[in-house]
Amino acid sequence: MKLILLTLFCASYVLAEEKTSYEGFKLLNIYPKTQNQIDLIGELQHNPDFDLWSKIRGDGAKVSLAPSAFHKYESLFRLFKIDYDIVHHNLQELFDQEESEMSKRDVGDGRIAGKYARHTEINNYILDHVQTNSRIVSSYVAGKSSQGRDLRVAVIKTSTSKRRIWIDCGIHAREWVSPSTCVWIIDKLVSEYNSNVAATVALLNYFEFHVLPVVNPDGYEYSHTTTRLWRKNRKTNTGSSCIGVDLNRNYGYQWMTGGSSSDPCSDTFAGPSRDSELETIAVENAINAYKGTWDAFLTIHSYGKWWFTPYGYTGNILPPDYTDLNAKAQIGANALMAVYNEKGWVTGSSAKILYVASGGSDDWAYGTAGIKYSHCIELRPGQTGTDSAYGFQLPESRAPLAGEETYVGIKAFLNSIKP
Ligand code: 0X9
Ligand code: ZN
Repeated sequence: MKLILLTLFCASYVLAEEKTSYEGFKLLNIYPKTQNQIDLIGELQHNPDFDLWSKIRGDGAKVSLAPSAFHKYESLFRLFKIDYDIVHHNLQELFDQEESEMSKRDVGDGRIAGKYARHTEINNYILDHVQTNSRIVSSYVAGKSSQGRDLRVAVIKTSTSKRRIWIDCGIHAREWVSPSTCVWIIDKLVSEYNSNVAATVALLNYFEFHVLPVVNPDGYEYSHTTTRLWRKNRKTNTGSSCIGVDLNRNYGYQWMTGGSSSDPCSDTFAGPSRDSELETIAVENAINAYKGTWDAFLTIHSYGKWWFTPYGYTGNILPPDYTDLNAKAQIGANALMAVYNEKGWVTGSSAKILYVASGGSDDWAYGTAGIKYSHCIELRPGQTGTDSAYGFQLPESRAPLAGEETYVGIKAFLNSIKP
C-alpha cells in the first residue's frame, strides 16, 4: 500500500510541472535608431534568451530578460550605443498581480466574455451557445492540437448568409486578450442578433462567421498553468529538448523566407517543414473546405494597435490589392478608435511596419487560399499611450475594452467590404 501511494505521489509530482519563476526578470524599453542597431535587434529576437515582446524600431520596443541575459545584453547595448530604460525590475510581481486579480473573479456561471477564460471554458461556452441559440449558432471541430485538444470553431449564420468570414485568435499562447476578444465577438454577434440590432441582423443575413477562439490551446493552457510568456505550441521536436513551433511561422506560403528561425529553441521556430503542425493543418483544412467562399480572413494577436495587411514575408513588395486592403483596414481602425476615443492605431503591411516574418497565416490566406481581405490585427495596448506599460500583461479588467472596440471595428470593416 505504502509503495502504491509513494508511486502515485511521485507520478503526480512529475506530472505537475513547476511554474516558471520570473523573479528578477526585467522588462526593458529599448530604442534602436540607426540601421545597425535595428539590424542587431532583428537578429537578437531569434535568440532563445532574448524575448522581444513587440516591434523592433521606433519608440519603446519591449524586451524581457532573465537576470543573466540582462547582464549579457546590457553590455551589448552599451557597445552598440542602444538606449534603453527599465520598465519593470521584477516581472514576477506583475504576474502575481495578474493572478490575484483573476482569482478574485468567478467564471463558474459560464459568462466568460471579456475574461481570460481557460480553453475548456471557451469550448464549453461554444457548446452552450449551440444549445441555447441553435437557430444561428452551430460548431465543428476543425482538428486536434498536438496534445489532443479540440480546435472548436463557432459558426454563426442565418438562413440567408451567403459569403464566409474567418476569425481566429490565440495562435500565440501568451496573447491572452486575443481569445477573450474572439469570445466577445461571438457573444455580441449572437446577443445583438437576438435583440434585433438592425446592423448586426443585416451583417448576419449576408455573412456566415467562423470563429476559432484558440488556435493554439496547448500553448494557451501552458501559459496559464506553467510559463506565462509561452508563445509556441507544445509539440516535442525531434532531436531537440526544446519544445514547440511558432505556428505563425509554420504556414506554407513563402515558408522560411525570412524572419523565422530553424532553431527549435527559438520562439520563432518555423517547424521542421512547412505546414508541419496539426494546428496549422486544421486551420488550412477548414479554409479549404469552403474554398472560394471566404471574403475575409482575420487573425487576432496582441499587442501593438496595428491592423495589418499582407505581406509579412517581405517588405520589398506590396500585395496587388494593397491600396484597397489598406483603405478597408483604415475604415476598421477608425471605427475601432472612435469607441473609446483611442488614438494611434496604424494600418499597412506588417513587414514594413513591424518586421519581416514569413510563414504567417495571413500571408497563407492571401497568397495560397486567395482570400482578398486577409488581415492580422494586433490588439491593445500600443507601443506607447494607454496601457502600454502592460504589454502582454494587459489586466483582465481591460479585456472588455479590447473586445468591444475590436468588435465595432470589425463590423465597420465588414460593412465596407459587403456589396
Ligand atoms: O510576429 C508575429 O507573428 C506577429 N506579431 S506578434 O507580436 N503577435 O507575434 C505579426 C505577424 C504579422 N504577419 C506576418 N508576419 N505574416
Ligand atoms: Zn502574436
